[in-house]
Amino acid sequence: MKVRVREFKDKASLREYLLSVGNTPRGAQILSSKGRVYLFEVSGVDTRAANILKQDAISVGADCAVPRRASSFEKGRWTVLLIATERELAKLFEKLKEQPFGLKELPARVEAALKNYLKDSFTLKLPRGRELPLSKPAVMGILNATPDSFSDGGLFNTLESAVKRAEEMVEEGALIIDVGGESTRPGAEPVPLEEEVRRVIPVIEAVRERLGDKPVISVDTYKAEVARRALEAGADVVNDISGLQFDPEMAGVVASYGVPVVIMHIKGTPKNMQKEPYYEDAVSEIIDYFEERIEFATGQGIEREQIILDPGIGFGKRLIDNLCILKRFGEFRVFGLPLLIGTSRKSFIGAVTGVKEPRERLAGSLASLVPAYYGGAKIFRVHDVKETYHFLKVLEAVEESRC
Ligand code: 9MG
Repeated sequence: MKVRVREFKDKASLREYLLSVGNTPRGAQILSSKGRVYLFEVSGVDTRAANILKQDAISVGADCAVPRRASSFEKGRWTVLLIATERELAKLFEKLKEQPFGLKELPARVEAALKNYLKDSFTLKLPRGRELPLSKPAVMGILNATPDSFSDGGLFNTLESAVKRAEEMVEEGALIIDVGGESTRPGAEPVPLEEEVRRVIPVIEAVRERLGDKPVISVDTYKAEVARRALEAGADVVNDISGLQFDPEMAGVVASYGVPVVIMHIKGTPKNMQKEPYYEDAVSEIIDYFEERIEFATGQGIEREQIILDPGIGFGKRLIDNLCILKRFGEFRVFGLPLLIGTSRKSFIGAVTGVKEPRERLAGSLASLVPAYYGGAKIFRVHDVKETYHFLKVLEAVEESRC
């Protein structure tokens, strides 16, 4: 006998393998639902519910980590960790149907969380009946219409060179062009509305006129009036680094145009965000923020399926927070919404590598995308489009290879 460890990307690959080594279709179906263990953090669990859940979980072969104080019957609300395969969950749900203390509602919640977590393909609606498919990774190329851009140094601040760069980025593989007229780097001062309009609108009009409907154009702004004029000029998506917080009119504009919106997490404003940001647990705080922002957005008439989430690397985060966000990127999938990542040339890459010059941070920027890619990121906001496109192509080819 020989022993080795095998790995399977998902349930379907395991089922395929089981069939290929001679299991029956029914056997492969059952066994593949035992092949992957899921961990569900359940918070706000009553002491009695926590103890029943543990017992029921153990009885079906699963388990549940319950804090000592809860298993000693101290009254309270606790956070527990349910550990189960898909097959064990099915058996556990049958038992929970009969249980009190809020446990009846748990199966629906666990099922919804798992369904969202496993969702891997999205289609967003764009103006003029177009669509933005997000089953494969999409590159969002950065087009700075700012004279003081930290990476482009104002090289593309004339209309003609901006359009040329947009054209080049599309040829290099960008699906989305993100046009911004206000720097959001730490300490940056806000730009007056009319100045931002003056920078951004002619670029959007010219890119749309020259390149037609093909590129998806997003406007990087937190100002509702800039977004409105950009959408009139041909933009398709609003990229709001404030997650609809800074301008009370923004959600209404997005809702009335029915366009996709990027809700990014930020702590503070670009001016003050790097002044001693602190998190107990950045990932959990960002997840709570997304929950609140999604509720706000949908309450304002934005369709849930038109929301893209972005944890906002570098926006009010310490180095450790940025690294943890990347390491635990997959946790943001709990919403079942497409995820965007923007690490390109950012200062945390400089902090890790010692590379001071942002343009020299390509290798570090690409490396930072790996955990985000495997965590399910679908949109990659970058300066170096060609290199990122090729990089993602290789990751994609490996993922899709049938071994
Ligand atoms: C404008 N901008 C700068 N960095 C960004 C990031 O990481 N995400 C998004 N959505 N926008 C960004």
